[in-house]
Amino acid sequence: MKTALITGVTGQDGSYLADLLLEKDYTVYGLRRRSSTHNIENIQHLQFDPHVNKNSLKLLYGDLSDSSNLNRLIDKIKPDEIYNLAAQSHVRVSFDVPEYTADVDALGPLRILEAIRESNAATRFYQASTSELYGDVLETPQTEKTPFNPQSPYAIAKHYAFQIVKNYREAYNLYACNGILFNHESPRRGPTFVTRKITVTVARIVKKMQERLYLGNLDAKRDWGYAPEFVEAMWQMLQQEKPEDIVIGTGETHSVREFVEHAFAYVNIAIVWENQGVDEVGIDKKTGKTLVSIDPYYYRPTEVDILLSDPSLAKKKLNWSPKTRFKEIVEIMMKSDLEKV
Ligand code: NAP
Ligand code: F7E
Repeated sequence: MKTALITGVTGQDGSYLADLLLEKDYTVYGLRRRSSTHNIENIQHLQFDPHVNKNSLKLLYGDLSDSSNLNRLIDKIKPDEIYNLAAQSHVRVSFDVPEYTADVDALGPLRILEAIRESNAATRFYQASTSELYGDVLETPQTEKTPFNPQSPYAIAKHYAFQIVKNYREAYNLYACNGILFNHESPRRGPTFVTRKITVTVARIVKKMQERLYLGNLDAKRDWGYAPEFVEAMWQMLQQEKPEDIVIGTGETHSVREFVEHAFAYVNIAIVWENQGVDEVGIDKKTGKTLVSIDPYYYRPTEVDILLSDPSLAKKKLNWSPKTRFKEIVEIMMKSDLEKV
């Protein structure tokens, strides 16, 4: 039986990966931060009590900024696989807390790599890398060979992480790889990312709990996939003969505006757009009521306008391809938020 350590287990991806590895009979350790609230909504369906379920998720306290804790845990557990999914993962927020973002997202993975090296175990390491590295894109679609051009403190911290993983693989012969994942969403997506913000707010508008949805750049385009399928690719990347950095995405791109239109369409509201720039509004075609407005607070100092993946290498090496497409993802998230709100 294999042992895995997942950092960021309380997040969207960490929770789906814990589901997957437990299904595969792994012994799964999950690193969580101490928090003043009970922050385990995404993993509360997993059984934590070892007296009831021997193969339950085992939660450990830790933080990517604390190397003594990481060294101790990794030396003790000597996991077969480590998935580093923990991060300050919000691009807009990284402009507010750039130093913290660099500490956790750049130096965090370095701390884990050092702990693996010191433990002398044959631990395989997966790093949650990101399409944000392409930033102001230099080529479309983006492949493993496309040069990086990051545009935020988040992306620049993740760029360091990408390069240090590559360096440790080459310098110390560690099995370490970067999954270059494009945006992926689900009902477990954090509510401040644009997709989930839209589906939660549309559900609240329908239930008369909120009047309006405030957004930033409606014309940004993303390659949005379905998170449970993306964690399968993470696992597959650690089962290869040789470690390799691989792009995971859908090969389709859609705008924030399209996402809004589909989310409202799910509840039978047709949106028509009027005016331009910060004055643009989305109006309910039937009632004439304004349901969407722009709030410049959500604009970013430097934006990533469009991302589009070419996931051919994932198909070739992992036999991985996306199944759930854009419209279906919107529907899954709308259905879930209408039930939850
Ligand atoms: P998420 O939902 O924001 O989860 C992030 C996780 O990291 C949470 O469990 C969070 O804990 C934990 N964390 C934050 N700071 C930490 C610290 N200092 N020490 C330890 N844990 C910390 O992110 P996600 O969407 O699941 O993404 C997973 C990873 O993939 C992240 O590294 C993200 O940057 C990267 N990524 C995501 C996407 C995407 O579209 N989702 C695409 C490419 C790459 P709390 O619950 O306590 O906050
Ligand atoms: O923004 C625009 C915003 O915050 C998507 C993270 O998981 O994926 C994610 O980063 C787009 C941007 O995701 C609002 O300007 C408009 O162009 O959902 P997001 P992101 O920045 O693409 C990558 C791959 C990661 O690695 C990250 O960890 O939507 N947008 N209005 C808005 N965005 C937000 N959050 N809120 C708005 O009101």
